[in-house]
Amino acid sequence: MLKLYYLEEADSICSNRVLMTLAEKGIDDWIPQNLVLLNRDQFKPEYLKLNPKAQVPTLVHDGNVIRESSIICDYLDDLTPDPALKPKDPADRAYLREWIKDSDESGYQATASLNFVTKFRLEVPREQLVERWKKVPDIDRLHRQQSCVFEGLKSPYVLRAIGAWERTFKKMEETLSDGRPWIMGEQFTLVETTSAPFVKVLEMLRLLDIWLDDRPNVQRWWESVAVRQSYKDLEEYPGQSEDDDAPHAKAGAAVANKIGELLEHYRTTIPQL
Ligand SMILES: N[C@@H](CCC(=O)N[C@@H](CS)C(=O)NCC(=O)O)C(=O)O
Repeated sequence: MLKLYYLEEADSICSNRVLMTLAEKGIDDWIPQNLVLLNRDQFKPEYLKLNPKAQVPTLVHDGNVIRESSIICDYLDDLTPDPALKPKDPADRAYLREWIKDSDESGYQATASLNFVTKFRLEVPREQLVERWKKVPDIDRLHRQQSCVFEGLKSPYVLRAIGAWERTFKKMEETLSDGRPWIMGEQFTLVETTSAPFVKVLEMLRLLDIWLDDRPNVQRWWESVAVRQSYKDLEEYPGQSEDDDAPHAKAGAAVANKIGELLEHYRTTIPQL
């Protein structure tokens, strides 16, 4: 029996990695356990027993507790053979893991920082954030979130986030320049299911074009990801793509020009190898 503790929110980047992987694998016999972060469900003692970091998602499979979204996705891929979301060749598997490691390390931080400096800073009542911060056990996370909310676009985390996405999209553009449909080649893999939910947040903020304007191969890749049922099934605000007053769209629009300027600053001041 599979039980998934997750967030059912349009920008729940780590939960969406798992939901997209489950859908791609065609696994639908799992039990949903929905948590709400702003209600501080992640700090309840029974959840902390499963995930002492107070983070979501967590998968429980036949009594085994699996944490960390990319590890959960990998685990799910191993449960059923078809469709395989990892290549067979060991070297290709190593390249796949390099992409996912990079996404775990820098993609996660970058997306979370941009989400905090926009939606959380501009749309979520400050008292709610302050209450939540009283319990966050991870000092890196606490400092990042507070810096983005209190310092806004001057937070050093914002330039790091802009640079992280610049580096990632540059690498993607080069990889896809031989015409391959997916990052690993002909096979749709965990690289897509673990990166798409992060890119989705940039799209919801309407900031994605800032990086993709001159990157036709990443644009083509993104269009192919976004029409997949596994992506379309992810939670959305009603009318998100058309409604300029949707929370992310509104918050992203308020900073789009400045983010563009910061990207130019990054490109001209940090060596581009
Ligand atoms: N490295 C973890 C990160 C999980 C994570 O940070 N999840 C966020 C939601 S996207 C969370 O639980 N945040 C708790 C909080 O901010 O209090 C993973 O990939 O599963």
